[in-house]
Amino acid sequence: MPKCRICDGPVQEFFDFGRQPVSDVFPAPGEIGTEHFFRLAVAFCEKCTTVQQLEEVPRDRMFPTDYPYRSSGSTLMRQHFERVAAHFLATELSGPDAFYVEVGCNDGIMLNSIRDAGVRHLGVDPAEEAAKVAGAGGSRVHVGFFEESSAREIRAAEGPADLIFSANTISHIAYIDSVFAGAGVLLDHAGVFVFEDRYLGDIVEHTYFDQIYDEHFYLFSVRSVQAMAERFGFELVDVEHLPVHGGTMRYTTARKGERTPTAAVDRWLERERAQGLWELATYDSFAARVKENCDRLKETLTRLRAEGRSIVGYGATCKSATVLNYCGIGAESISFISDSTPEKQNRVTPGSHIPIRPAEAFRESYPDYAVLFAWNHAEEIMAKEQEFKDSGGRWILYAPNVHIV
Ligand code: DWN
Ligand code: SAH
Ligand code: ZN
Repeated sequence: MPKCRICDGPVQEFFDFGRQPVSDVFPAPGEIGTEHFFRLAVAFCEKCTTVQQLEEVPRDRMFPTDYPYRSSGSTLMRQHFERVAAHFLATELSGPDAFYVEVGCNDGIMLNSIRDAGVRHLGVDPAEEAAKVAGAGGSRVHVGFFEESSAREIRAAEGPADLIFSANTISHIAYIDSVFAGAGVLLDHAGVFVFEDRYLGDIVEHTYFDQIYDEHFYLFSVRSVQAMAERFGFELVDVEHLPVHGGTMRYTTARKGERTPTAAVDRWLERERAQGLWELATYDSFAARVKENCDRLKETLTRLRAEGRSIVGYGATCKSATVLNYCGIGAESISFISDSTPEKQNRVTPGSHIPIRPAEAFRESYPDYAVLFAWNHAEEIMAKEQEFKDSGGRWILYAPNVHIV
């Protein structure tokens, strides 16, 4: 019986997506067949309730120096992180000579606002090309993986941090014990380690099964983060639910006894108990809904193509790797996927080999239908592409169930 990576408790496998590719490496046409595959299966820990993957993909394969994701590809996410930065500048970073460290800073979408406020800062990210974008604006980035050893180096060189912040990264790190050990080394005694990740409660409620892919090693609940923090000498002292990425939770942890947990922690624990988030049966019914959604999506695309309709994808997301490869959808159904990221264009999707094209290809002759793989940016994208709708185009979405708008 496999053991939980957080608490060593027994874990129960509840869904097997089978052989899946690394989701954020997009082969060039001449590199097809070079993708790295692994068994994507998720399990539930009955002791600490953490949902986690059973096979760990080597981190250098997931996050190479030319990792193509650029956080700043979304205007709404830029606005989100401007708000987050303003909040911390008025609180944790308001003291004299405050020091801010960001784990997974990517292209500086959050880090740059702290830099512009003149606060001492350091980003940490192994994605060298993305870090160069942040550096080009003058932000300081340590190119490498945050873990206990690099945290020791940073502490020795820079002193203690008042705030270690991370967005959509901590859940990507299977070796979470080393991350918390690093936070323990680097943080000032009164400092806080704050991280935001997509929330398990939303994924279960809305059947966002495509949020399960190689990088998302953990899917956290409030209870699992509370258990994880305690396991590593910290305490969960606040939680805040945010609407971004289909539902995100921000966790604030501090050294045990340094801060008093807010009422929000107990409120969300109660909500999770009522939702059944701590019971294996919840994940078995989630699994049934995933299978239903995938069957319906495949049927819908096959029917529309048989009717002679044209279909493209919108957003070459990591999430789309799970949808396309698990549902067995390829270029026979979706002729190309539009994406605004230059580093992804004129390449193909991993495993399913659908060509990725700039947004211009989408706009030069609108298709009948577009599968919105970047559904977490639906508000921004549908507003941007209003002309597609006005010309009779329709969006295909697959969560919480398959529907056409
Ligand atoms: O958790 C993660 C999130 C933060 O980003 C990482 N594991 C990796 C990545 O996951 P993803 O690829 O599923 O993220 P997004 O933000 O859903 O990706 C959106 C994709 O759509 C990007 O490739 C950019 C593209 N896009 C576009 O073509 N036009 C996005 C917008 C907003 C647009 O208007
Ligand atoms: N924070 C950004 C980027 C999230 S994508 C946002 O919210 O949009 C995840 C990022 O974490 C990638 O840039 C990846 O290179 C980085 N990453 C993965 N493991 C890491 C580690 N151990 N330390 C620092 N960064 C890491
Ligand atoms: Zn556990």
